Amino acid sequence: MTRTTRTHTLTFGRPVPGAEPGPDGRWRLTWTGTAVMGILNVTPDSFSDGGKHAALDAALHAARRMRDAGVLILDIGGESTRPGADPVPAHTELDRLLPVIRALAGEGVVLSVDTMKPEVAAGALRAGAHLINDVTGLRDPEMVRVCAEAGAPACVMHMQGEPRTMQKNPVYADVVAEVHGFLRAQAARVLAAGVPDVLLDPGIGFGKTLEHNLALLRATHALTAGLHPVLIAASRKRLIDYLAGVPDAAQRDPGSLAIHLHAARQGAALVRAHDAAGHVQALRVQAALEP
Ligand code: HH2
Repeated sequence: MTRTTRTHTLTFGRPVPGAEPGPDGRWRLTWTGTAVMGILNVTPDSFSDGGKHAALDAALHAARRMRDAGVLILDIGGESTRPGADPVPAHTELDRLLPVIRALAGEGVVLSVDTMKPEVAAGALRAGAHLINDVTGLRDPEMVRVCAEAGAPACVMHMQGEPRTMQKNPVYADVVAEVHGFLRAQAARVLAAGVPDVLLDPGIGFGKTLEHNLALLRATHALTAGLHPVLIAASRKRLIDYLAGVPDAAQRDPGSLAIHLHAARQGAALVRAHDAAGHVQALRVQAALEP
């Protein structure tokens, strides 16, 4: 079996669209090859799509289009994490997220919520979300407790620093060893505390220079050789501008796809994308071309 046709599993402590119940009382979502996590930012200020889905009907329309295109997971965000972003209070984030989650909860797609705040995660999971995507890598023990109690798996992402300052002067002795080491240690800690499963994400663009990002992307195979499914999320990020001269973030889908097809060949279980339909199409074609 090649890396692009490998089978991946994510375990949940409660029922989830598409997941099968197991004898241990848990539900397993299984897929083959690299699936797409579609991005739905319901924020006024996200770096490439801020304000586009702020109205509920626009958000639901975009979500349903991604679902129909074949994404496995929708990742809904109510706070921008772009470099320099100002934090928003939990109640503002919840006001943005909850109507979208409630409307989509019965619609047959797995819902991830992109949040750094345990109280937002708890409210989102109560409203029907299934998975928590925390760019701080569940460093807050309260976030671990919330996920464990709700039976929700989590995406553990690596970030050096915090969004407001992370791009100032990131320094590593060995970026691949440090990032992979952090992810493996966090995975063990979080699973031991009762979170049913984890996705691992090296956090492209989060406290990393272009060279750091490239080293991590080239080493994706080392992370996918481990026990946990890996998510790569480079969609429309600034490294594409550095590599190909595309200052307008909304024009970076071709570069995003190039990175994500590379990640798929290195065994990534998921790629997180704004152009979800384009990614589903390209990944299906790539998988068919594998010997
Ligand atoms: N990147 C962003 C947001 N969430 N989550 C994970 N797991 N990995 C990432 O690399 C990641 C993420 C930033 O992208 P986006 O959501 O498009 O923008 P913003 O944070 O400005 O809303």
